[in-house]
Parts: sequence; C-alpha cells; structure tokens
Amino acid sequence: MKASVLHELGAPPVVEELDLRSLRPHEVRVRLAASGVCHTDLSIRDGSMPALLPTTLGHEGAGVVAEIGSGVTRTKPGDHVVLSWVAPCRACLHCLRGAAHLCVHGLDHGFGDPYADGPAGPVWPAMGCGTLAEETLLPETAVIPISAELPLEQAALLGCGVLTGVGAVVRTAHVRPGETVLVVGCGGVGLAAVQGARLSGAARILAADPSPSARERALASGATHVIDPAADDVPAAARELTDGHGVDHGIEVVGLSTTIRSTYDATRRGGIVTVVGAGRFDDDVSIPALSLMADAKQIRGSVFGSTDPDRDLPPLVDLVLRGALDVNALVTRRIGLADVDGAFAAMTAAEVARSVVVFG
Ligand code: CXF
Ligand code: ZN
Repeated sequence: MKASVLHELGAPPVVEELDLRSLRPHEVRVRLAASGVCHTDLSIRDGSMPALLPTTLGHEGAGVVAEIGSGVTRTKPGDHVVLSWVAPCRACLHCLRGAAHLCVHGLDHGFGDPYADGPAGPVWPAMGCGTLAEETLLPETAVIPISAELPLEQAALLGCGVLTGVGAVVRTAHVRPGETVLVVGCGGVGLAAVQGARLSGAARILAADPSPSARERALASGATHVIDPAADDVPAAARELTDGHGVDHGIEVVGLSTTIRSTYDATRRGGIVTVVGAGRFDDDVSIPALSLMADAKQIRGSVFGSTDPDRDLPPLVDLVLRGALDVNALVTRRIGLADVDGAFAAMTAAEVARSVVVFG
C-alpha cells in the first residue's frame, strides 16, 4: 500500500510502498477513504512535535475496516470508522476519572514497535495513526464505528480538527447559550471552534485572524464579527463588541505566547481563557501576577478538546448528518497523496483551512 512517509526532519514527505506487519489480537486494519492534513503534521515534519522516523504522516482519517485481530469485538470488516489519535487504555488514572483525552497510554501506539516495512526498513505511524496512507493498523480503541450514512470524506475531519475545536468550546470551556466567545486563529481547528460556539448558542462569536480568506471562512462557519489583528488591537476590539467588558470566553488556537496573552487580555474579568494552540516548550507566556489573582480569569489547557472519542464522535456524526455542523466549510482543498507538501505550503500561507487527501 502507498503512504506519505517522512524520512528526514524538514524534508518533504515521499510517497512509497509499505508492507504493514500482521495484526496483533487487539488491532484493526483500516482501508482509508480520506485523511485531513493537520498543522501537527507540519510540526512533525519540522521537528517541533515528536515522531519516530521514518514515519507515515497523518492522524485525521476515516475509512472502512479491512481486517480485525482475533480479540477485536467492537468492530468488524466493512464497518465505516473514524480514527482517533488518542487510543484510551480505559485503565489509567485519567481514563478511570473520565478524562480519556489525558490517557497515560493514549499515544503508545505511535512510539512502540514499527508498524510497517518500507524500502529503507521499518516505519512508524505518526501519532499512532499514519492516515496519509492507503491503509493503516491501529489498536481497536482508536477505531470508532460510525453510521455509514456520513460520507467518509466528511467523517475524516472529525478525528482531530473537529473533536479538538468543537470539544474545546463544549467540553473544555463549557460555553453556555447567550455567552460571548472570541476565537483567535481561524485555521481548521479555529473554524471548528467557531462552529462549536454556534452550536452552544453563543450570542456573539468574534473571530480574529490576519488572513482575509480565513476571516471569510469564519463568517461562513458562524462568526458574528471578525477582527483583523494586523489592523486592530484584538483586546480593544473585543471590549468594544462586548460593552467594554471583554468576552466571556477567549479560545486561543494559534499557540504563541503573544496570541495567548492577547486572548487573555480580551477576556473579561472572571472569564475563561482556553488554550488550544500547540505552542513551543521555550515560549513562556507572561501574565501580570496581580491580574492572575485580581481579575480571577481561569486559564484552561485543552488537548483533544477534552473529548472522549467513543462518547463524542457519534453525536458529532449526527450533527453533521442533520446539517447542524458543517464539516465541508473546513475543507478548502481536495488533494492526492503526492501533494502533502503542497498542502503544508498552502496551510502556511493560510490559503486553506484543511486540505483533504481523498483515496480513489
Ligand atoms: C495536537 C495538539 C498538541 C499535541 C499533539 C496533538 N493535536 C492535534 O493535532
Ligand atoms: Zn491534528
């Protein structure tokens, strides 16, 4: 089967033929129908996110079960499935407390034995998924059966971008009807956060992004106001649109200390700041100590949108099926497996929200 494989940090991935190893009892082999290209794939290419090399990129995909291991009970060949890059163990402290997104073993499947053999030797699946390939194999807990009604091309985006963005608003921030929300950064995850705010009944949804086309997409996803951070001060604009208070919820989807600080400043006293953007370890956020106490804002980290794929994917599928969640609004380009590096360039230039590889 063909896969988009990264051999060297900073280099473009190459399409090559891989042989998957045989299935273990609790693994599932999936034939991919579609896979999104996420910003984390670019971070892996550039070395700011860890992966064992060589690695098959991609961690946001959907497809059809081709084969199951002898111990698999939750899915069968022919099922339509969404893949999750968190494979909850259901036994660690976090899983037992209902926080599968924090599972201690959730990413083990990407950092264990190689999953395939290629022309240059063993290959690992990025984030345990390797969805930018015609096939992959995963632990059964990372394979979530869904209704066959939903086109798999739309289902593909649910496993990372949609769970992360909608989840951040619904499961981390707990946005309530009538509240005001600011989303800073309108790539694929930011647009999903805008849609999450709309689904939550937010009264005003402000979206900030320097790219005019990203702001257009935010409006199409439900933003009520857009802000150009290159032209306007985001906290000042947010205050102006909220009777001088600042927003109830600031959702940061960029991952820079500067945008996290500006999201904090745009959030009202007592409001909630949710950090979704994946930043760098050496980029410290500075917040005045007195403000941390006196303004009583809560700062929450949101990984995987604080979601549990088993609990949250089926209702998201229903929302897409009844037209309440518009996944197509996140897809701006359909590409082939050979175009992944072009997708990185388009993402860097903010030309697209999500590029999606569709397998023939
Ligand atoms: C990322 C967020 C930061 C940790 C790795 C995964 N999310 C999805 O792409
Ligand atoms: Zn991702």
